[in-house]
This record gives sequence, structure tokens and C-alpha cells, in this order.
Amino acid sequence: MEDIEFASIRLNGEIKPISDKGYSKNPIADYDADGDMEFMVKFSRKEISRLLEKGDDVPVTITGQMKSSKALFGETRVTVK
Ligand SMILES: [Ca+2]
Repeated sequence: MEDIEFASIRLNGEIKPISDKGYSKNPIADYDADGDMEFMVKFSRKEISRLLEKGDDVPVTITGQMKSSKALFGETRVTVK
């Protein structure tokens, strides 16, 4: 498995993950037992609520780079209250 460059991760191109030691120890575990270790990052709720509009179908993207400098990209939609 390739390593993710933690410092490159951004939510919607703007928000950096929280870099507290307890949140940046990755990969963490294979929670879904599919053989691939999961990588977990957390973001500040305060920063996210400033950035995202309220709604039921709000797009959120995660971008970053692998240590090999390949790009990574993920996208989902969330409810913001
Ligand atoms: Ca897994």
C-alpha cells in the first residue's frame, strides 16, 4: 500500500486535517476487514461549518497526494444542519 502525504490533504480544497498526534497515526486499522488498512483524518467542525452551506446534498471533496506524488481524490455528499 502506498502512503498518503498527510500534509497534502484538503477538504474542499481549503481545510487542512487536524494534525494532533492522536489523529494522524495512520494507517489505523482494517476496520472493514477487506485486507486494506484504513487511513483516518479529522477536520475541525468549526472550520467545516464556516465553509459549507446548510443543505441535504452538500458536496464534499477530499484531495491530496500519495508519497509517490500520485494524486488522490474522493468525493461524497453530506447533510449540513
Ligand atoms: Ca479496509
